[in-house]
Amino acid sequence: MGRRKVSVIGGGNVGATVAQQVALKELADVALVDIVEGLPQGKALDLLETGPVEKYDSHIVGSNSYDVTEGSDIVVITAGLPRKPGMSRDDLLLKNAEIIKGVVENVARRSPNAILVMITNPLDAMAHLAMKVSGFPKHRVIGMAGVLDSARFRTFIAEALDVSVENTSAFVLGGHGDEMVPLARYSTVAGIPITELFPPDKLNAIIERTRKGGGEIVALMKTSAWYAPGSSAVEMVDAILKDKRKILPCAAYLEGEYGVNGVFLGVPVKLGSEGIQEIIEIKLLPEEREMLQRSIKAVSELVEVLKANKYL
Ligand code: TXD
Repeated sequence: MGRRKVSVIGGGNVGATVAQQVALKELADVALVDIVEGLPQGKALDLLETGPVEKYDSHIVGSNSYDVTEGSDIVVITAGLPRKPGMSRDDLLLKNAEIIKGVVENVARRSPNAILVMITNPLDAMAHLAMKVSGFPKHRVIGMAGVLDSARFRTFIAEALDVSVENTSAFVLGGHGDEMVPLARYSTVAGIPITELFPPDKLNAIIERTRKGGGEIVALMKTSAWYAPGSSAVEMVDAILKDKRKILPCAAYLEGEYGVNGVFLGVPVKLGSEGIQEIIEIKLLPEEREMLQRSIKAVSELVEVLKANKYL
């Protein structure tokens, strides 16, 4: 029985973190690809040399060629531009679309059975493009955003109540943009809905901080986050490789669920060896439905721009 293989495209901040976490958890061997000459080779060698200290045997190879990705079980795609201060995720649309198109063509040809975990922003639109370009079935194209957005939500909840982050569970629905929908009713601390634990103004402040959580970090360090995004992607990789059937909020292609048709949107899904094994539908209150509609509208607008530019 051979080792599993995870390829990571884009050896920048998020990509290198994903490669490191996959190796640290000894989930698989890793192939790291980037267009910058020497960068993926150097980072891969550095990570390989970490193995004896951290006690992992995962093999890590870096290359500017996609040939090293051949036969991957999972391909995590982080290639593309990150945000700079003042930019929204949507400002990256056409530049990253061009990059993702090329990347996915190269990846899909060499790993026709892989599961794609998309990270590049604007996330939901890039996942849509990856599905189109790869021709992969919808259960094998999954966007990472919800795990990160809920991790941010959980961090702020735990901090405000001075409790362990392990006691928290949080739900964020919708697109990965400022219109995302943190669902307080379904977010709990030791099983207690947070609507019971916070006065409305405090709760609203936490929800608002979650929505702007990515931007808060961009404003501080002039580029986007990578530790929590990398770990979030690896939680998904772990659930898939171990066939955990774990319910996580992920961007999935919806065909009727939540009354949505033909767009990627963050929803609770069951992740296992097949990729998305089930989309979980939860009942929404009218005001939550309305917030979700706004998020759908924001994602659909980007999809329309991709269509107008012949990417979709
Ligand atoms: O929640 C989420 N989904 C996200 C998404 C959380 C954090 C970051 N998010 C997005 O991921 C971010 O907005 C970017 O679109 C991507 C990657 O962010 P990262 O911070 O890792 O950007 P870097 O450090 O600039 O790395 C990108 C790498 C860089 O090394 C480029 O040389 C490479 O991508 N790149 C390419 N690699 C291969 N092929 C092509 N064509 C290519 N173009 C750029």
